[in-house]
This record gives sequence, C-alpha cells and structure tokens, in this order.
Amino acid sequence: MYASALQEKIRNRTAQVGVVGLGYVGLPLAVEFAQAGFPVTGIDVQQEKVDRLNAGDSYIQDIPRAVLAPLVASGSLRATTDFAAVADLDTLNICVPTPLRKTKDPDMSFIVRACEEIQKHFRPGKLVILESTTYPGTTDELLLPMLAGDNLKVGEDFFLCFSPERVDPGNERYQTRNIPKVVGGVTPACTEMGVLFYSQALEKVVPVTSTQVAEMVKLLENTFRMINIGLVNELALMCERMRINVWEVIEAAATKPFGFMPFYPGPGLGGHCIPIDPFYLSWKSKQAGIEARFIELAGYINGQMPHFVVDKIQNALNEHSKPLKGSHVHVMGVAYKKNIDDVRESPALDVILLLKQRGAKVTYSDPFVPTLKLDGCELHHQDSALAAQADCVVIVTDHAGADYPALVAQARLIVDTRNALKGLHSDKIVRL
Ligand code: SAJ
Repeated sequence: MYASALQEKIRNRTAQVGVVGLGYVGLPLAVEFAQAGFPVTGIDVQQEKVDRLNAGDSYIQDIPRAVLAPLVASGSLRATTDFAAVADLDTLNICVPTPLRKTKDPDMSFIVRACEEIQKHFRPGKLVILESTTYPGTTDELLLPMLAGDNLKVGEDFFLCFSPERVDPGNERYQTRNIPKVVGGVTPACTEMGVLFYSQALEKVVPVTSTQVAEMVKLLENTFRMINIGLVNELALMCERMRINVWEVIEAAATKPFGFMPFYPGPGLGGHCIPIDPFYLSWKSKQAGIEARFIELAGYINGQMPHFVVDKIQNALNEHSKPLKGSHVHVMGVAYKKNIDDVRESPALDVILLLKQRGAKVTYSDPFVPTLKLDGCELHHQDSALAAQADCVVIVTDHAGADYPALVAQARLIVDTRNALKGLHSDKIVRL
C-alpha cells in the first residue's frame, strides 16, 4: 500500500524530499533534487546555515549563489532547524558527520541525534537513506530498530537504505549529479525504492544487495586511498635513505598503462574522509575478531610524515648553520589538499605545532585560509612575499595559484613536500 503511493510521488516528483545535514554532501544533494523539480526541505541544527540557505547565500564552494538563489526564490528549496518538518516529508537523506573520537572510535552521536529527532515525527510511507560514512551494520543495527519501533515493518510500511556519499569537494569534473550512486536497502523493496528515488535526479545508480555491502563499498574506496598513500610515504622514507628521487620513480611507474595507479608522498594525511573512514572499518573488523593491520600500519606511517617533514626542515637549516630554534619558518599552504579551503585534519596543523614546539617562529601564506586557529593561538594568512624574510620556506600544500618560480628566486631555503617545484632547479630546494 505505502510502496505504490510513494513510488507514484517519486515518479511524478511531488514527493516532499528532505535532507538532514546541509554540509558539503547534503547541500549539493538538496540542490540536485530541487533542480529535478522536487520540493526540497533541508534540515540542519545550525541556525546560521539555515538562515544563509534561506537567503540564497551559499556557504559551499561547489554550489554557487547563482544556482542556489533561484531555487530558494522559487520555493523549490527551503531550510529549517525544526525536525517537525519530517512529518510531511516523504523521503529523508541523512548526511550528518561521522567523525572519530580521540580514541579513534566511531563517533555516532550525530547519526543518533538525527535519528532521535526523526523518530519523534516519523510516520509510515517514508523512504530513509543514510549517506554518512559509517561501519558496516550501522543502518540495520542502529537505524532500523529506531525507525521501525514496535509496529512498522521495513520494506512495507517504510523503506530504509544506505548510500555512500562520494562528494569530492572542489572537483570540477565529478559532481553529485554525475558520480555513480551506490545504494543498498534493508530489503529488496527498499533497494528498489532507493534506486527509483536517485534515478530521478542522478545520472547513474548502482544497486547492491544489502546496506552492509553499500556501507563497505565506501570504506573500501577510502581505505584503498589511505593504504596506498601510506605505501608511497614509506617509499619516500626509503628513497631518502637510498638517495633516490621518489617523484621521478612514481612519475616513471605511472607510465605503466595498466595495473598501476599513482599516489604521491606528502606531509601527512588530511581531510575529513581519508584519515577517518578506515578507522570505522578497523573498529568494526576488530569486533568481528579480525585485526585490520594494513589500516593500523598505514595510519602509523601517514601519522609520522609531519615529524619527517619537520626533521627535514631542521636538517636543511642545520646545513646552513642555523638552529631550528629561533629560526623563522614560513609555511606555504595550510589546507588539507590543493585548491580548497578546508583545514580539517590538515598535516599543516601538525607541522606548525611541531615547529613551534621546537622553538621556530612560524608564519603562513594560504589565500584560501585567512585565519588558522590551533593549540589556543591564532595565525593569519600573510602575503607570500614574507617568504623572502624567512630562514626556511616549507611548501605543505601546493595550491595552483602560487608563483613558485618567484618563490624560488626570493627564498633563502625551501623544503618542498609536494613536488610543487618540479622542473625548477636550485641548491636551495630540498625535496621530500
Ligand atoms: N594525499 C597524499 N597523496 C596522494 C593523495 C592524497 O598525500 O596521492 C593526501 C592529500 O594531500 C590529503 C589526503 O591525502 O591530505 C586526502 O586526500 P584525497 O585526495 O583523498 O582527498 P579527500 O580527502 O578530499 O578525499 C575525497 C574522497 N571523496 C570521498 O570520500 C567522497 C576520496 O574518496 C576521493 O577519491 C578524493 O576526494 C579524490 O579523489 O579527490
């Protein structure tokens, strides 16, 4: 009974679409469904986000105001902090954060809080899809009992799926609409409903047979990256000892047209996905009685890279008879990867803290990051011309807009952790 009514509303795009969590995943998803003609309600606990969205003012780099404002003006998209809106919604995508606790255990509090609020206003006939990256089993073990309560039957009275978010912030080529969307339901009827839903707004939908498969797909994707980054970071440590240019090795290996995918060493592993997601997998696999040794080892190696970089700076200064203590080190780029403004888990934070702990005077340039708060102090973006006054410059994030030839000309000493100075030669350049 509920299935056919919901299918009809999804097909004729009158289904009231709800997105819980309006961050870098939720807002683009809400926009896609509003652009597909659905009435969309975004729900977020942050009043500031809700107010900005309702003013057509985008706070997400990938969603320009020119896209958002007309959708808000036409009434296709609105936001609220009030979960009572759930009662009138037909579909609900949950896109809330899943960080790690300090103990590297999953922090499920955002998902639990969202579900508790949804539960208060939940009625039969809805489709709920969890998109937050999480350990296999979350949807069936945590969400299902909360939503089913004592009397609702999943797959008949309501529909429940998991679909991993694959948003890559700043990626011009792949955006929410054209990234294949994996979806797995608690029952086949749930999967079918999830496929029908996403097919209305996204180009390619990939059904899988369970929520656990869908949850594991995402963890494989990102653990794959973390492990391979750890591998090349370890290779960089080996190459330094053997005096081999690791960048040249990787570039030449990348000419292999099959069976190889280049990853690059760097100052560490940043972002809100790659350093975090694999520990959701290792946590769950430990419960299943299997040690995720690759993940633990890669986590250790990646975690050592900031120390390796600071040692490199210290040794480079030493070659110029300058102690690190009291030297001025200028950091170029503090975002966790190039051409974005996000500093979450950025290795630059570790590098700066280590430099300060060893007595260096630290400044930074990053046009994407005006202010940096860390360890109780606040640093501000300085013009890159300051590099000329520093005893050592360290390139931590290789933003495309920096004038690297000018930097080489004006700096006294440069430690390059990203091969940003590829093709530039000078005895003042020290490469990872
Ligand atoms: N990094 C390296 N060497 C590499 C690649 C990355 O040191 O070869 C570092 C980056 O500098 C960064 C961290 O690892 O600090 C993570 O980089 P990332 O390229 O994986 O970027 P993220 O964290 O934005 O990852 C996202 C992920 N997208 C989703 O989770 C939906 C990831 O799955 C994407 O593959 C990745 O973007 C991407 O390809 O850009």
